[in-house]
Amino acid sequence: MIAVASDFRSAYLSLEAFGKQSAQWRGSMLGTVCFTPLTHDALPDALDAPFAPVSMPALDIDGTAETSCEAWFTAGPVVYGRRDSLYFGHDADLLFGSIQLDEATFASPEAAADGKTPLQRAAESAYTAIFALMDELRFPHVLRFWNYISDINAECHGLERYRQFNMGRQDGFIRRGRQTAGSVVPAASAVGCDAGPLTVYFLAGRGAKPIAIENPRQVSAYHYPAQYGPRAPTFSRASVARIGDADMLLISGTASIVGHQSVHVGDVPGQVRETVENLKAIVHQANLAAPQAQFVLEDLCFKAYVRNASDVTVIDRELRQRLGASARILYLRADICRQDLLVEIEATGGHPLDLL
Ligand code: 3EB
Repeated sequence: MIAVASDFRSAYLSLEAFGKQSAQWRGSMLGTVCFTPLTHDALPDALDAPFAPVSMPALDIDGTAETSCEAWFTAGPVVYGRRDSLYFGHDADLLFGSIQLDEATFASPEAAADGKTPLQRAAESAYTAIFALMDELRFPHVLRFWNYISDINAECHGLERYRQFNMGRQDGFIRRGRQTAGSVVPAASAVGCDAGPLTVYFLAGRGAKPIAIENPRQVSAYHYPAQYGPRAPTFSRASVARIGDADMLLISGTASIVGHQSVHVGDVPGQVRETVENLKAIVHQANLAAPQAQFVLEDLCFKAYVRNASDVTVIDRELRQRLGASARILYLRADICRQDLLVEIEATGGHPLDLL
């Protein structure tokens, strides 16, 4: 059994459940991210707490689009605040923040003098703002980042947008004096949404420094060769963070990549199998690095990004064969950051998760 810090937990809620219950969570809810096919004006207002809508439908098992709200809770009391577009909630131990930046704001002719693209500038600005807030509020350690980028596979200004994002993200790290390779690089996901602003959300901590985990089956992403873009992506494969008296595992987006190459191109079941092998390897490494934790793959909470909604049935069957029939999996319709990848899976463990 994994010890859990019962006060730190996450939940996935329908929009109805969120609307009904969010008022009573004031003071314990760190923040919410709402994955939805709806336009943003159809969504509820979110108290003082961060509430970031992302144009990315949740999918039920037959591929029907739904709304799913991912909420993070802590013991509280939670203090809420805002620095321009960056909204945050924190208690004594944990900081949650979300920032949404419209690229149009970064597209003025004057801005273009720096030779950067609007998305690149938006990413640099988001990361600079986040690290500045962490310094200001004294939460030095990032536990994990999530990044949502519209048209992630489109090419403009001569470069694929995911690659532009990677340049801006890395510049943000550098500008705030953060390392871009090695054992302090945080876990992350970066996937494509259908529309809307660049969205970045994160969890940061004040306690012990999280342990960064790499996967021996894969080249570290921050050492990917230049064929994947002029700047390598800045993320580790997972982080293990001590929160209160429990260890929490935050596994990055994980895909069908061996070494640095995409494998099983065009083969959905093959990509699922390889992804699960990578997840297993990451859990194994996490348990070597934090032997007191003993995370169990089947007990984790999974978020699966699916390029084609019609593949959900096959992906779900393949996953449940390997993770068990009762595995907790949220499906989202998303573009994966490499054109040849059809599925990407992230996971968390060591904290309670409610499905409401
Ligand atoms: C990969 O392994 C797949 O750029 O932050 C996974 C997790 C991926 C995070 C990121 C990208 C990112 O390279 C893509």
